[in-house]
Amino acid sequence: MNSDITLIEHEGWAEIRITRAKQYNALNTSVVEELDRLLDRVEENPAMRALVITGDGEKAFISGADIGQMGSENYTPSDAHYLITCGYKVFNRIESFRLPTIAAVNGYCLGGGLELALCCDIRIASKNARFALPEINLGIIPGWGGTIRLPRVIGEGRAKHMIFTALRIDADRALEYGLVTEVFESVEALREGTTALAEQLAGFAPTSLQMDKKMINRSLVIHNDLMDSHALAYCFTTEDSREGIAAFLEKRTPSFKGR
Ligand code: CO8
Repeated sequence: MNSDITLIEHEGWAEIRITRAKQYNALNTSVVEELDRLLDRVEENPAMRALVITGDGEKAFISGADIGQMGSENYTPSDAHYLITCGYKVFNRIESFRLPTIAAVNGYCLGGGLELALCCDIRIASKNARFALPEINLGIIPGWGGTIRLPRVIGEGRAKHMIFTALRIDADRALEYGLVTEVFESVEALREGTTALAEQLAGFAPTSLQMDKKMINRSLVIHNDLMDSHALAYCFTTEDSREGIAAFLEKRTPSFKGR
């Protein structure tokens, strides 16, 4: 148990919330380790169909790696190496997580916080959200995948500008860049919008969503091949595809069972 990070299980979807509001939800080693364990719990629960990651309070989603920990007197390069590797594994795991993932960005989304959000499938934000990779100010780099994932999402020029200069952008600019896909007027509105989106995702056929995600993630690293055709053919072996098609023809709402 770690009180700095919490798993909330809603009907059909899970929410992982960083609960270090006083430290603007900065990620230290034990939070990253616990995040990995909570992902196990979500994965082991077959009732879960979507995952939300968010921060507690109204100020920050995640303000990055814990600079207090990094700057403490007895913090060694090998401690840093451990945290870098641990974060690398957990972030990759989120990127390829079986369920669709939503980053609900409720304030500052900086450094490792933005790098984590970039691993989620969908990013939505409240108006007060602010985004930056300010590692250059600390004499380090966004080594939790930021140099790779940010240019993929917003393009090379914008990513270099942000990373080279620690440029901080607001929620409207993030929307314009495609870094988020929806902006809500307040954190409260974001919470409601997140619930609606998670419930919507939880209602779809899980196999379709998993295949969509696999194929889109693959598209970022490979050229088109026949893999998406095979994945589509596989969908036709599921009961859910028969249900979805039948429901359309019968003009009713489908009831997907995950089979
Ligand atoms: N780590 C630890 N504590 C933090 C962090 C952080 N990243 N961000 C904020 N806090 C704490 C502050 O120390 C402060 O604590 P206290 O009240 O005890 O002094 C509290 O949160 C509130 O912060 P401020 O008083 O500064 O509040 P402001 O509203 O003035 O500013 C900001 C908020 C803009 C978020 C500001 O605090 C800030 O710039 N924070 C640092 C952001 C940053 O540089 N993040 C990147 C960190 S590096 C990183 O993420 C690298 C990832 C690669 C992995 C490395 C592994 C080893």
